[in-house]
Amino acid sequence: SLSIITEAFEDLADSLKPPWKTGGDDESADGLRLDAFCSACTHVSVLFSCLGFAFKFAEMEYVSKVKDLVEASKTFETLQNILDLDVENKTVKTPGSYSRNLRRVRQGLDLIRAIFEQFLMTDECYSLKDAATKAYTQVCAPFHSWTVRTAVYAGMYTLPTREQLLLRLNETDQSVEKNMRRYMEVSRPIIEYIDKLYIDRNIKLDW
Ligand code: 1PZ
Repeated sequence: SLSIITEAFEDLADSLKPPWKTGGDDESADGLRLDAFCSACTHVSVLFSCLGFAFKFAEMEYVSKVKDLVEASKTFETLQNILDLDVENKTVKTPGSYSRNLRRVRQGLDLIRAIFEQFLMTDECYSLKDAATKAYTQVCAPFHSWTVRTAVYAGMYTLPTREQLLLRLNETDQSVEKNMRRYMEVSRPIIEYIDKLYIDRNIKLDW
């Protein structure tokens, strides 16, 4: 069932391609549509359903941020639009603002990418806990409070084993590898695209 996530992000990455790569700084081209982005992000719930109670909080955090962006998509067509709104109102980093929630969701997508990367990196002895711990330390820990970090590291001990995860996802070693690699490939341009939205508006990504 990982293919649900992979395919959603494949479609999104495809929608990023045409005028974008060639367009340079021409932002009159539409860019990534917010509703399409939200719809792909929603499919991550497949993964959460495999993780168990300790990650309920992470799920609620993630889902509430995606929901907020879904709300925004009723008014704003593209990701650029919400950045521009928050830049104008000086609310890019304000808790609960669209641009801040977009940054958080982006970190979630990057975390999943890093977990997959770690998961596939070594032999079968490598546990999901070790993979997720390493990925979290790299991608999200620097931006989280001490309290959140401590809770997340404690929660890691409750993660399913490799075998349990494959079973719950209804995947084999082969299918999981194929899907994880594909997600790693297609999420990268999306994550880079989002980062560029901030960088182009002189917003540093150290938060
Ligand atoms: C299959 C692999 C399983 C690995 C599980 C690893 C889970 C890591 C959980 C990270 C929990 C983060 C919890 C809370 C973070 C909050 O401090 C911030 C607050 O943002 P603010 O409101 O101040 O702007 N919230 C977020 O960053 C929202 C998104 C976090 C969730 C990311 C989860 C990604 C998905 C993991 C795999 C299913």
